[in-house]
This record gives sequence, C-alpha cells and structure tokens, in this order.
Amino acid sequence: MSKIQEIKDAVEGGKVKLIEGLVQEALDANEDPNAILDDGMVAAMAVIGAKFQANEVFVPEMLVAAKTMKKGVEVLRPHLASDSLGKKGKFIIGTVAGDLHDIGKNLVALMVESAGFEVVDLGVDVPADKFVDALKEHPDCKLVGASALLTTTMGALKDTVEAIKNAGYAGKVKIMIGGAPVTQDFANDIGADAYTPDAGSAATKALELAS
Ligand code: B1M
Repeated sequence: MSKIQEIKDAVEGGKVKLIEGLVQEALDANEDPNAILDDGMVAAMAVIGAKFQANEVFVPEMLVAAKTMKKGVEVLRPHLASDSLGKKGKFIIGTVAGDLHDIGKNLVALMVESAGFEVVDLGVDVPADKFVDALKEHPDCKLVGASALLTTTMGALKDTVEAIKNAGYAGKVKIMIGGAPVTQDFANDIGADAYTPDAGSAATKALELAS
C-alpha cells in the first residue's frame, strides 16, 4: 500500500496516535507534501463527509478524523511554509458565527502564510463585529478571509461582509470567502471581493489582491 493511501486510511479511521509517524515516513520517502495533504488527508475528510451523510459514521468519528488530520498537518507545516513570513502584509481570517469547522480555514491560513502573509487567525464561531474589531486592531491589514462550512452559516458570511463594509472599510479592505457550500454566485450576491474553492487558490488570490 502506498504511504499516501496509509495516511488516507489513518485519517479516515481516526488513528490519532499513528498519523504523525506516517506523515513523517511519507516525507522521508520524498512524497510531495502537497500530495500528502490533498490526496491523503483532504481526500480522507471527503470520504468521512460522504459516510456521515449516508449515516455510516457520526459526529464522534468526524471529530476524531478532524483531530487526526490536524496532527498530520502539524508535521507537514514546516514543509509547506515559506521563509518570507509577513512580507506580503497581514491577512485576517476566521470561521463565521455559528460554525465550528476549522480544518479548511486552517489550511487556507497555512497556505496564505506560506505565500508570505502574516496571518491573524480569529478562530471559529467569529461574530461579524469581531472581524471589524480585528481590522481596527490591525489598521495596516488589507485582506480578510471568512470561511463557512454549513449552508446555515452562509448568512453569517453575508453579515460579515456587510459589517466590514458598513464600518467604513468598503474599497479599502478586500474580503475573500470560501468553504464547501460557497459559490462564486453567492460571493457576487453578498458583495465579497473574491471566492476561491480551495486553500491553494486562496493563497494565489490573496497575492493577486495584495499586489
Ligand atoms: Co461537520 N458537516 N457538522 N463537523 N463536517 C460537514 C460540513 C457536512 C457537509 C457533512 C455532511 O453532511 N456530508 C455537513 C454540512 C451540511 C451542510 O450544511 N451543507 C456537516 C454538519 C451537518 C455538521 C453538524 C451540523 C453535525 C451535527 O452536529 N449534527 C455539526 C455543526 C457544528 C457547527 O459548526 N456548529 C458538525 C460538526 C462537525 C465536527 C465538529 C464533528 C467536525 C469539525 C471539526 C473541525 O473542523 N475541527 C466536522 C467535520 C470534520 C465535517 C466534515 C466531515 C469534514 C470537514 C473538513 O474538515 N473537510 C464535513 C464533510 C465534508 O466536508 N465533506 C462536514 C476538509 C477540509 C480540508 O475541507 O473545510 O471544505 P473544507 O475546506 C476546503 C474548502 O472548502 C476551502 O479550502 C479548504 C481546503 O482546500 N475553504 C476555503 C474553506 N474555507 C475557505 C475560505 C476561503 C477559501 C477557501 O477564503 C477565505
């Protein structure tokens, strides 16, 4: 079995104690860190999501898979990060109010950091006004990212965009949104500056918007 398949199986099976060793072994075997992430860990979370939808796994299994993935990502982090930390400016990011999903948001943060930004991570379940407070605290920040994984929290993305614009940042700060249920049409509807489908494209878009 390939190392990447072993990693995928470990995340899917919630093998928290095994994952760090497996990721390290894959790195030692010169596997591409992006492939370990995308074809191993992200792919495993997609399987878990499909199984949850089919009532084959439940919230505890999702939680332990998420915990396993987070541990694996920590081993990968130095292999994805660049040495130009903060040179491109600041990037405020959070998962919107009512939403506790943070793996995708953390991956976006990691990729954006790797692209040279200093990331200010507000965490999960972040009310719209906390994004505004963070902008006040970091007046040199020109980019904000908001993530939502639930159809029920897409409205909070809209609230976040509105709150930031109403606080006087329209045209001054660019707002990027993303997350599994989010689309370009939705981004257009709520007046976000950009939608990207994944972490890699979020980093590319951040560089484009910052230039
Ligand atoms: Co939940 N969950 N969950 N969950 N969970 C989903 C999202 C779901 C699709 C599962 C399913 O039914 N198939 C479903 C949502 C259905 C919907 O609304 N459309 C769901 C549900 C229903 C729920 C609960 C309501 C379950 C319950 O309690 N009955 C509950 C809600 C809790 C809450 O938030 N209030 C819940 C809870 C949880 C856990 C806490 C157990 C756990 C999260 C743990 C954590 O994050 N620390 C969890 C998990 C793990 C999932 C799945 C299985 C995996 C999510 C994930 O990490 N994916 C998920 C199923 C799935 O996604 N297929 C599911 C991997 C990650 C890399 O992908 O987050 O999509 P993703 O991020 C991508 C892109 O979306 C994008 O880039 C990322 C990387 O490429 N992206 C951005 C994300 N943010 C971006 C921002 C950007 C740009 C791109 O710019 C700023």
